[in-house]
Amino acid sequence: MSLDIARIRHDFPVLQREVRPGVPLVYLDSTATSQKPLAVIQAMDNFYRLSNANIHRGVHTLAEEATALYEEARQKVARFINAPAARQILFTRNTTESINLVAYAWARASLKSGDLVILTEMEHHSNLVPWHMLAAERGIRLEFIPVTEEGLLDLEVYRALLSQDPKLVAFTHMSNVLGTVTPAEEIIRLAHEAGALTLVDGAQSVPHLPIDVRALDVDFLAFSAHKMLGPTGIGVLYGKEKLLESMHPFLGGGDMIKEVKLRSFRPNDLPHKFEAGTPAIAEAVGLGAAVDYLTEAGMSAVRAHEQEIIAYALERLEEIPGLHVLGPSADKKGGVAAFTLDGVHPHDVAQILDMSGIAVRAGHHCAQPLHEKFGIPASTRASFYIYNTLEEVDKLVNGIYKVKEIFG
Ligand code: C6P
Repeated sequence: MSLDIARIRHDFPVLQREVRPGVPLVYLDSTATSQKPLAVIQAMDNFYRLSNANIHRGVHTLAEEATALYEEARQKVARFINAPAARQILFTRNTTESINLVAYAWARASLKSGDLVILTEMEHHSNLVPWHMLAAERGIRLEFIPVTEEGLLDLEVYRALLSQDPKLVAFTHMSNVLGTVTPAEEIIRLAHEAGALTLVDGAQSVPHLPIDVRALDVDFLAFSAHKMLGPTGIGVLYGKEKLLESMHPFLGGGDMIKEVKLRSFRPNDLPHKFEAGTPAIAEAVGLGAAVDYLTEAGMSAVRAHEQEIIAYALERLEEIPGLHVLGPSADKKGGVAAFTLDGVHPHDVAQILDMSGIAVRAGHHCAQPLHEKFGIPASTRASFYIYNTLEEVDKLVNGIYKVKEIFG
């Protein structure tokens, strides 16, 4: 079933706006954050209009409604990624916090000096810095699966690293720069054979690919609502139940306890053990609505649409003289086209495109080591989602020709 893009675009109020009079928005920055459909905006609006209350605390009607809506969102997320149980879905602030939760609550208790954590060269800073911090604090060892010229992971080197008794393999499922979809199932299977746990950074994969945590057999999966049509301020950590049960809490405070004495406490059951303080309640409701929206569209159809767009985008971009796209061919990636243009700084490209209403991102996209690997300080990145069209790719290409004209 293919997507009805005209109908989908109609659902996103921001896509109806003009950036300047007569200049419609061409939003090609969904890898940074996606736009939100009316269904998400209205679900949050309704929550604040009708059901706003704190959760898990009151017995009054609004508190019960708010709690039910919050927990229903958890159920929806669990179904979306085929988690065995909703209590394995922990609400955090974002992918970054989810990864830090693993670094603090699991790794600090489980890893000692000299223990090996395997990462990759294509990681976002969110899946590098928490491990740098642990390396400095605990003396854990970090090794990296190299990225090939083509923008793929070098699995030969990975296999060799696995002989060094790693404790954790933490890697992105889709690069936010190269767009590369990594062979997560194989990486996880090999890690498990070597006795290591796995953490998948799903910030870019969960919004764009069908995800089944049971098929992947992943131990931890981190992702953010704001990249999958939901609001900012809420993210998810999925974990295997035994692991989550065995871990100490991350943050201490209200809601994450069963009982508190002056000098001690007993932690709450899952998932509340990891949700200290008043959570992002309206945001959870918004995430639930986003999951409904994506489920209705069908994640296979979302993936197919993006494959069509990226194949066309690469074909058109690669015909521009002096333009170099980073990463592999369309069949090996998601809807991300980061590129450099000879003689023009990526920020200038982005700024001139903005004059035509085209929103792209320029910089290192929080993946500095990856850019260093390719010998460039920065790139311009166009990224695509459920609401983008082939005509928008044409507008991007025309915009880049305009950039070339200006820079001679
Ligand atoms: N990448 C981008 O423009 P947060 O900020 O916690 O929601 O997500 C962090 C993150 C982690 N991993 C990957 C692969 C990501 O792409 C991101 C966010 C955005 O590429 C913002 S830097």
